[in-house]
Amino acid sequence: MIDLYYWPTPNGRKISIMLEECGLEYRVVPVDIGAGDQFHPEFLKISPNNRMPAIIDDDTGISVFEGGAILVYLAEKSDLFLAQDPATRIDTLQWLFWQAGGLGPMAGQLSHFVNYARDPVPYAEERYAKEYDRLLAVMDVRLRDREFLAGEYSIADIAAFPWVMPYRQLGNDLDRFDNLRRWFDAIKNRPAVQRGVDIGKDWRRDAKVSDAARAMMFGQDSETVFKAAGGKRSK
Ligand SMILES: N[C@@H](CCC(=O)N[C@@H](CS)C(=O)NCC(=O)O)C(=O)O
Repeated sequence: MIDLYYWPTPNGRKISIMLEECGLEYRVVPVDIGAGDQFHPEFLKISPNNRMPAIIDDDTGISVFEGGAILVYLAEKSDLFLAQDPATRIDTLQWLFWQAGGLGPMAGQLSHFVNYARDPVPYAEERYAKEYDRLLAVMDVRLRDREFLAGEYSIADIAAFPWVMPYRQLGNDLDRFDNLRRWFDAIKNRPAVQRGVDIGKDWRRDAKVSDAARAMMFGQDSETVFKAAGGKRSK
């Protein structure tokens, strides 16, 4: 049995989709990031970056944080969505790292400035909107001559999909990207993806972020980390 520490955001959904795709037995442990669950001492033991998702695998006693690492762990456990042959495997991993280091953080910053910043910051919005647009084009070009990012459906696609999902909210339009649109529709129509995306979809009925949640999520600095870790700075 796998415990999935989860909240219904793009980063959380990478893992709910993967678990549904693999058919592994799991239970969901909600981590309400607006209420501060990510700072609970028990959670920090498995996720020292105070971010979800994270997993604990009861079969092995292993816990993993960071979406990309969790996807690799689950792929190796299930022997699915990460090919054994070296060329496809490294192709998959390079697109997974591309997502973790590029698409995810850039779309995340864009989402922050579009959805959550109290006052508009046009420079930041434009900067991240352009970068998101550029990254979508990188995927589109990559998908010109293959069905999925690494040829066959893999953890690279599972990682990228939830960050393409909010394209409208992020001010983009997939009709400008034929290959990406085809890829997006193919993944969206997979029953396991639909089940994964739906997990916790009713937990965030209130689209507005409360002031308390805003302070919890957007006011973090080194003090926050030291306080959560027991109150003492090292210096
Ligand atoms: N690189 C991490 C990012 C995880 C992440 O940023 N999670 C966010 C939600 S999408 C979170 O837990 N935020 C809590 C907070 O901001 O305090 C991954 O892919 O797992």
